[in-house]
Amino acid sequence: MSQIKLTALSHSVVKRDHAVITGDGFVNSKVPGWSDCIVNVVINEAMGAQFCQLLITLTEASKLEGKTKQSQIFFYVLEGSCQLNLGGSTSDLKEGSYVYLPIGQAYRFEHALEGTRILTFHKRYETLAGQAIPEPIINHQASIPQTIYANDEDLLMQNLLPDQTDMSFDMAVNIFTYNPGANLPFVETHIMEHGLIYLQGQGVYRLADDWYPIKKGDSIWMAPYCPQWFGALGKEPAVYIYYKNVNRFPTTV
Ligand code: UGY
Ligand code: MN
Repeated sequence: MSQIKLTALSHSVVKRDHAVITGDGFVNSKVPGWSDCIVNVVINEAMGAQFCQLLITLTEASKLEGKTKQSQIFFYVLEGSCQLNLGGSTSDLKEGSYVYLPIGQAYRFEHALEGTRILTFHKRYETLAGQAIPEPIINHQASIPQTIYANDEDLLMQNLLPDQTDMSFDMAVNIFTYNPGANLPFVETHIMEHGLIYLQGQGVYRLADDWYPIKKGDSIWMAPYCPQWFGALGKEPAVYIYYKNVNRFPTTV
């Protein structure tokens, strides 16, 4: 006898200081200026976050056209390909390509392969006296070296933006690779906020006092001071791309 599918189950969890968002709960949004595409708002200020994380699924007819306002936008191609037009010059983007658009920047993404998926992080830009607003960046993750993290050669970090050497950047986007069995060396508790999506693999994430099984495609929001730890499980590396706010004075007091 076939069983009735229970639809009242989901792996998604939303709490005061963290969230785990899985694709099974997505409801699609439409965004002005972005046509013929599906937009899923995974993290934003309605949740309590101070940034936004979107997933965009494109068709061949898609056009993402606009001009950034007070927020800079980081785009990362999760799968597929498309073309970017910035002020009349075009760039071909493929899986692993990324684009950083500063504030006040006009853009158009088009000519996508059907089913192309793009991740975005949006952050309100905080100007810094004596620092110019960053220029756009178009690059591919393959050109960013992996560096050993916390003296553990099974933890590998790629800094996609030059925030470590250039204080004009107030956000970081990094790709963090954990070889099988690797884990964060301690439970981090910090002022910086995170948004992330798993690109590969699986493991267990500790967020505040809860433990969650996590796998490719899952997204996580961590509010400032949310205690966090991850251990990779399984036989392939666990990889996530994550956002972090950086390089600004940490208090108004
Ligand atoms: O950069 C970070 O804070 C990073 N180690 N955190 C994390 O992966 N949860
Ligand atoms: Mn952290």
